[in-house]
Amino acid sequence: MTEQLLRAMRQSVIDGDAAAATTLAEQALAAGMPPLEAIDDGFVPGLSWVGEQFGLGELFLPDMMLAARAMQKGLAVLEPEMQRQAATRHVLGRVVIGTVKGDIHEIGKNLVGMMLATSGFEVHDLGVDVAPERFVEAAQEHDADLVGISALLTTTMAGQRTVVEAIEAAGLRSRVKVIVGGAPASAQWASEIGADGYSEDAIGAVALARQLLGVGEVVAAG
Ligand code: B1M
Repeated sequence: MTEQLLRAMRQSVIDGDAAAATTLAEQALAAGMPPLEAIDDGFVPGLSWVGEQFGLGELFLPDMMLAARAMQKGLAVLEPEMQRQAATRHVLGRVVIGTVKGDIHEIGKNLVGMMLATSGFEVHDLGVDVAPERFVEAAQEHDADLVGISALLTTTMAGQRTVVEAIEAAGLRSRVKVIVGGAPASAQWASEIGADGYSEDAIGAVALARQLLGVGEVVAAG
């Protein structure tokens, strides 16, 4: 049953079928499937497959757009349940997160933001195509402890370095930790640009944020 549901979720993204993705996400919750399992083992493999086929020239931009839209519809159903499960007692730290300028990929960044929020962090999501100065302004405005910078393109990843430089230039670097992520990033890249860390996925990003800010697990309230 679970396998069948996960397969159907994967297929709904491949087909770019937003209505099916919505219904299947509802079914997954009704069946008691943890939202994260539905995302990681259902929707994400579908999107990864579409990305691979796009890379091979077998699928095209409209296919990738439809697949992303289907995934986002499914996520919209799962997100409130993730938040409900994570009602936390106190804030572990304030996070500003966004995707770099010139880059409009948001699904991974949204997942990272969602996981941080459900783990007890206060998250301010700046969206996509975010200018370095906007990261700085938001870090000041929200008195951020951590800035998270996402980039999905080899052509935009240099933007992560620009954000780190802007944070430094604004005199915030000593009190703000910086993490980077997204397919082209790596631990080596993070260290090269002077970020504090890199995570390859959303769960790892939460562990990294906890480690960098020196905060432990939060007890879920209900
Ligand atoms: Co684009 N795209 N895309 N795309 N797209 C990729 C990234 C690509 C690898 C596809 C391919 O060629 N195989 C390729 C990049 C190649 C490269 O640079 N080497 C690519 C390309 C080329 C492009 C365009 C240039 C295509 C074109 O126009 N010709 C264009 C660029 C637009 C732009 O940004 N300026 C483009 C456009 C798009 C869409 C708009 C159609 C759509 C995005 C829709 C949206 O986000 N609203 C899209 C999509 C969907 C993809 C793929 C298929 C999927 C990305 C995704 O959402 N993955 C992608 C191929 C792939 O990744 N397999 C591809 C699911 C998500 C859960 O994973 O984003 O990796 P991911 O996030 C993970 C981790 O990376 C990590 O945690 C997340 C959760 O586990 N992570 C972080 C991410 N951010 C983090 C931050 C952190 C920590 C961890 O700390 C702060």
